[in-house]
Amino acid sequence: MSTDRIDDVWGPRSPHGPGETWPTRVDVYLDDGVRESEVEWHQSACVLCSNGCGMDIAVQGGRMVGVRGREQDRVNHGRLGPKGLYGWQANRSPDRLTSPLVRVAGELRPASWDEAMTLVVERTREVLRNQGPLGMGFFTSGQLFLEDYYTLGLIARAGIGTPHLDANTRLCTATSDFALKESFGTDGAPGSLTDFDVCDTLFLVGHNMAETHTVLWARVLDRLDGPEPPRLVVVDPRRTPVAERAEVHLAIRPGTNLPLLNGLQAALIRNGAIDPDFVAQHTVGFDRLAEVVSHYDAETVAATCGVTAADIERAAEVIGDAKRLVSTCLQGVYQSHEATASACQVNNITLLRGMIGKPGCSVFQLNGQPTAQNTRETGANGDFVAMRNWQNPDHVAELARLWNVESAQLPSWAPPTHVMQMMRYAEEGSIRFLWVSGTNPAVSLPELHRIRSILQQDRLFLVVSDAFLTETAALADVVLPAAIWGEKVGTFTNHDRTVHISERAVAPPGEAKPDLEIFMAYAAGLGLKDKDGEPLVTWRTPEECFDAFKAVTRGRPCDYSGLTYDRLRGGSGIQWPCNDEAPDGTERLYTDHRFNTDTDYCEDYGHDLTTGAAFERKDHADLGAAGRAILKAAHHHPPHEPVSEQRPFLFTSGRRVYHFHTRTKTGRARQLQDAAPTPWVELAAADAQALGIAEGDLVHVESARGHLEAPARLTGSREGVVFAPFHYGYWDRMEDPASSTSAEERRPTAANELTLTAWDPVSKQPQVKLAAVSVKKVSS
Ligand SMILES: Nc1nc2c(c(=O)[nH]1)N[C@H]1C(S)=C(S)[C@@H](COP(=O)(O)OP(=O)(O)OC[C@H]3O[C@@H](n4cnc5c(=O)[nH]c(N)nc54)[C@H](O)[C@@H]3O)O[C@H]1N2
Ligand SMILES: Nc1nc2c(c(=O)[nH]1)N[C@H]1C(S)=C(S)[C@@H](COP(=O)(O)OP(=O)(O)OC[C@H]3O[C@@H](n4cnc5c(=O)[nH]c(N)nc54)[C@H](O)[C@@H]3O)O[C@H]1N2
Ligand code: SF4
Ligand SMILES: [Mo]
Repeated sequence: MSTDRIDDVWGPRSPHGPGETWPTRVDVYLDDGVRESEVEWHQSACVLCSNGCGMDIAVQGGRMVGVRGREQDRVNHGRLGPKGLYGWQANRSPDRLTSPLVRVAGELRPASWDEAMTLVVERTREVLRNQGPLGMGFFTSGQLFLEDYYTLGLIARAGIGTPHLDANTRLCTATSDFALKESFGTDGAPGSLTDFDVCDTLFLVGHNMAETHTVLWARVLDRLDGPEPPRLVVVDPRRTPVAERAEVHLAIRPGTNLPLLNGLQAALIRNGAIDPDFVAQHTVGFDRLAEVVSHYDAETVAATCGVTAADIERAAEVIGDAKRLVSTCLQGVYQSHEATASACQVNNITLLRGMIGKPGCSVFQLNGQPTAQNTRETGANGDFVAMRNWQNPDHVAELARLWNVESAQLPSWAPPTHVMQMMRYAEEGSIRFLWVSGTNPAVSLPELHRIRSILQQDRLFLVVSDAFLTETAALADVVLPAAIWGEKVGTFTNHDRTVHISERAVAPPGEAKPDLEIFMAYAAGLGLKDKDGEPLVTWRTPEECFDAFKAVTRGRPCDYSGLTYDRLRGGSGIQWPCNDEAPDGTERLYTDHRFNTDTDYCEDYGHDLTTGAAFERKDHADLGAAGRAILKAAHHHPPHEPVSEQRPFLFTSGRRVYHFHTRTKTGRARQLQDAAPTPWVELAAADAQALGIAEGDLVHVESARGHLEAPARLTGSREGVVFAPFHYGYWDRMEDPASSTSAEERRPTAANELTLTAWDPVSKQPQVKLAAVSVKKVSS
């Protein structure tokens, strides 16, 4: 019997009390007529969100025929959500890319690997000759494997020597990374998913967990419906399924996280609800923080945020009464205004209350993509490998020694280039070669008309590695067919540091190849060498690559040195650090309340949260943190684009439960696509009424940059806010029922037609959650 996760998204409840082990429940889906006893199972984990649920892939006759949650895995205890259960069907979609494509006379035509790679290598040589390394850019993903990223990072940094290396994690969890570095010294989630089993209070800020981390929400629901349930405070402008379960729902005006969080801290301090001993012994920066937040009394904050002072006081009481507090932040913080500043305030609340490094106590600066943690750890997002500090010459020298290259070869003279800056360089013509792997920026980056025009330029040589001919691949000069999850072996790490292995269950279609192999062939083609003239890339297999990565993590926070492919096989995933001292992995960081803030050890010297100005070594040393966490304060300033008479609504965007991002996978899984086949726009019922819009009417939403059109859905969310999922690209996908319409009838539907080119000053994460728009009815 297969499980249903369309109508029953979270599955049946298994209520449990605080501290009790979360019961197991094994979710299975197999093709019609396939019996569990007849299939081979291959170990893996789900790649459709950062929870990283352990799952096995069912194979029959060399073909994927289903999946099953891994009962023994610490992350999900056997459960799977809708995407996990059905999303794998994309692998066997008939429109997978099966051979390289090369643009000839304006058209993409099939080509051999030899032809395509020769072109990529020749173009690289030409750009290196004419523009030098600064002509080269690489934009990768949070969805490949650790081994793919580590290899790409080595090639881009040590081989080519360009600082223009970033990933779509910039759109996703750059703020998580930076907020952790600012407060605790290095990246890495302090807590463990088991904290959700023990906590007595949950504080969710800009995180629609019920739809975006469905299995984690099932874990929370089992607590909410069990004995001694945790109390729940939710901050989200929309009435999400999470907000529906909240004791206090603060439906703030989008873009006002910072004043709210400042106000909550002011109330905690005023109410005597902080842990003064913890603050004195384990933090620095309290006096300034207390001074800054003292300007945020509940009345003022209520007016700025558009909620009541009474609700702010209630939220502060619930958080202040907690004995075991778990807080989470996600895109409602990271993609909104004052992103890093706000995320740091949630860290502060955790620290003020001394709620870290103990069971049931943590802050989760969550990830979204399944392998984003590895993008960061391997440095494929611009960071230096294994949480090394690019501003610290000793760290750079150490990495150079490990890679056997000259220090000067590693670009550390300037901050790593973030993707929006790379797009600007491409627009100006200084970047002439861009390799996009595992991401679809023609739908997911802000201000799409601009991104399309940049990617379309003749003078830019665009290489795209993907499994499908995406909107971005369609603009490429060379398209490389990628083998994806289930078709290649590798490892990845979820949002509580759990490392999983994912086996090759089936062969990739046609000539598709794993990204690792593609990158290795590129390095070989370019003849990249270390300083002794030996090949720069020293591995030939994923496992050898993993072993090389382990060696560079030894002694760093993300220490993988105790892990092997074999250790990851058979049981549960294992949490890093895993080394000689902690051979079975480490459940929680900072249990001794010593943080990674020693100036010589930290990953970043920190920033001014308002301007983004980077601190230097001396500024960091002057803080005197030396193992204490850093309380960072910031005042609120109004957002970039206020509403106006002409554009009176605030547009925000995000996800719904059945689709993943630009739907390249979930749009190809029948159950998921049928559950949400077409786009829509959410309006508050009162706003719709005032505009004469009824449920299902076609509406036109317009910003200063572009417009989209989709049927209206009326909701109970806050007035003045308009929401659209960002899943639907600028053309209707082939498999959409709507695509039978003629080209003229197709409508722009991507949220990013409306969004603006703006980013957080610290994390450089694009601010896609906030734009002023007008709304009007097109037709009933
Ligand atoms: N079903 C599904 N699940 C996914 C994904 C997916 O595409 N589909 N993607 C995965 C990835 S990569 C990510 S990053 C995560 C994202 O997971 P989430 O962050 O939970 O998802 P979003 O819908 O982007 O945004 C969360 C909420 O932010 C709110 N919001 C908007 N503006 C503000 C604001 O100014 N302040 C506050 N407090 N809230 C605001 C929105 O109303 C929305 O409900 O999901 C992961 N899981
Ligand atoms: N307006 C708005 N914009 C947003 C967001 C939002 O909330 N609102 N959210 C942002 C966030 S958090 C994120 S994470 C991004 C996501 O944006 P994208 O990264 O563009 O999202 P995906 O559609 O997941 O694209 C990933 C691509 O990688 C391919 N792929 C999958 N596995 C592999 C592999 O192993 N190898 C290779 N080579 N390719 C592979 C898939 O087929 C797919 O085409 O969007 C961001 N943009
Ligand atoms: S919660 Fe995330 S990792 Fe788990 S099954 Fe769902 S999409 Fe996959
Ligand atoms: Mo994301």
